[in-house]
Amino acid sequence: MSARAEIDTGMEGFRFWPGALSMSEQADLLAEVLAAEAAAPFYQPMTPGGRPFSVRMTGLGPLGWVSDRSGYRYQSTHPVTGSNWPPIPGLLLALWRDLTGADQPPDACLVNLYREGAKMGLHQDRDEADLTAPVLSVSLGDAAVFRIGAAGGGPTRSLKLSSGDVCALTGPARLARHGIDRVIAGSSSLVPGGGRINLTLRVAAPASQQS
Ligand code: MD6
Ligand code: FE
Repeated sequence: MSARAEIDTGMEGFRFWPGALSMSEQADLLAEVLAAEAAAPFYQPMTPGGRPFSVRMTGLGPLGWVSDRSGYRYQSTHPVTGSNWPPIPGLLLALWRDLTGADQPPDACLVNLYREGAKMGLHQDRDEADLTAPVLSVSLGDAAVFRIGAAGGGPTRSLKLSSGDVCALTGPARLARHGIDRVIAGSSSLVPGGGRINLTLRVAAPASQQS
């Protein structure tokens, strides 16, 4: 495994490991995600207000995050196929263990696919039962401009997330507002067809329901 050196973001609880995944780890992980796509295809979710996301989504693990006219929630089945989500790859479970030190393993991995022009508005990740568990993010493919600011509002700042970078929202930054302003098309050739894939690992179910 590669070094996984953490750098100081200057924002308490926002943790960042640039280049945490080697090229071969990135390729292995991407292959697993693309293999899972056969069972859990990327689909276009809708906001509760009825607008399509520009990002396409799928999920891995016992629970998957979904959004539709009924709102945001975690559920055990893919909203289009009705099947259970494929398992979370071992490489991601090991990364979670190595980097977060969290007591619980993740039970949900949201997979976001950004083709050209896709972005994600500022949001908070707050649909998980236990908001003290971290969210760990892995970026593959084209680099993106990530924006982040404190939960309570105030200024935001942006930084570039490149293929193989890992970051986490923990502790006082767990409810930070964050989003993707834009993807830098053509900055990586990793993803077939171009674009960016982001994987976010979460502990979604309440502790009492963890298996
Ligand atoms: C993305 N990331 O990088 C979107 N959420 O495509 C997220 O929404 C995110 O990077 C929680 C924790 C870290 C993240
Ligand atoms: Fe998020």
